[in-house]
Amino acid sequence: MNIEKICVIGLGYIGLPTASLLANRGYKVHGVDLVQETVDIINQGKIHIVEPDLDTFVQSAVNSGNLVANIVADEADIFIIAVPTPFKANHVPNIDYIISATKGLAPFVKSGNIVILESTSPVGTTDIMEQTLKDEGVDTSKIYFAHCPERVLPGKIMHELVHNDRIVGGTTDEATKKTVEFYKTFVVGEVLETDARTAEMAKLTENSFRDVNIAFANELSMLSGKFGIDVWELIDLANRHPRVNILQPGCGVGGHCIAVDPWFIVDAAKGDAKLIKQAREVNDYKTEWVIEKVKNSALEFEKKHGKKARVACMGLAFKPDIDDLRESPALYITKRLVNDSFDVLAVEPNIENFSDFKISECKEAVKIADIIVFLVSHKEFLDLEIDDSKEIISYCKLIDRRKQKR
Ligand code: SAJ
Repeated sequence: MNIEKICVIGLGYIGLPTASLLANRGYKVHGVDLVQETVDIINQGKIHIVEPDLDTFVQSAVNSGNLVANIVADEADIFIIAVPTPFKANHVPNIDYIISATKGLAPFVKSGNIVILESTSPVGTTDIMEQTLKDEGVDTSKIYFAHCPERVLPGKIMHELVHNDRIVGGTTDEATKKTVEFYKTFVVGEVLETDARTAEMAKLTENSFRDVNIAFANELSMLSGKFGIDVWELIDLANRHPRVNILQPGCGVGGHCIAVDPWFIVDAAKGDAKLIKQAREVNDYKTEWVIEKVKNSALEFEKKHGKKARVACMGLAFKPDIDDLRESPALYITKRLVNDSFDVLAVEPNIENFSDFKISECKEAVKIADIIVFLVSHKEFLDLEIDDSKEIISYCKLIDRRKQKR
């Protein structure tokens, strides 16, 4: 198959890196995004999200003339859909963006084209995409549909797009083969073949696996608190067993993937995904548990010293060394403390300004705070000098644990 032009729909955390990578590999790429401002920024060779090396890729893609962004799709040989799949109330998956992106292809898609879904999706979504085009009056008999889930880690996207193994599942064997052929032109990792439903479930399984394992670590941390045990020491020791590898507890699970995708399985399983559901609940509960602990410490301080405690919340992002606040438990904890009138210093070295409250400078905050709560293990926190008089609580693996309250 001769592939010249690719249309990428959705120019966010997955679509833009993919579009710019393909354009740098010599493909003509037509990128599509609903937001005119995003389109304008990209057409200037600039980026609207933070991701290492992405700026260089986008700049050279646009300068070469191979990447052009627009708010509407265009004819192409391959269409890649990379739009968000959030959930509605009650954790029911919302595939509206996929449906409307697919409808937007109807005037352009033709016989011989490949339509690829990269968005993380409930099982059966690739079939729904084909049906959507049929309903729009498109003859889909010679159009190839496949799911190739994105699996890249924010912060390492440009590397992982090329080096990770990919899973490709077509709605027919021919669709799988043609799509695999395409990914092999730019992926160094292995490109693995399956069917569309298995590919959809594989992606959900990967993130659920991680969620369940983090829930185990979070449960251990809450039990350790109860038993007067240092959870970090406990996990270090248990992990010395050759077949044990416990993940790290934190203040909850954030981001737009691991805290979301397991619900797609739970929703479809109708009561049969008990462990996956329980893990989600444990991880969400961990955040509430942290809020209670911090509040209790602040109230104890107030009782003892007759004045309100100043609480420094160290880190707002959903994981270390990034600026991404989406579904961040650290941000949620900080907001709850602020809303409940605690005296909070919010520290986030990766962000300069935030609409809801002032961002305090790291060293200054630990100097003036009474209680220092580490929520995210940003590198800036590792060597902080902290006065012995301060109360330190850490919900991430970070600092001199001898100082910590258990
Ligand atoms: N976390 C812990 N303890 C750990 C590891 C992570 O509490 O031991 C927390 C983090 O602090 C964070 C959350 O989990 O709040 C998720 O972080 P992450 O780094 O594990 O994953 P994401 O959400 O950035 O990216 C995941 C990746 N999936 C897997 O590792 C299975 C990535 O490969 C996917 O492409 C991405 O989801 C996605 O887009 O689905």
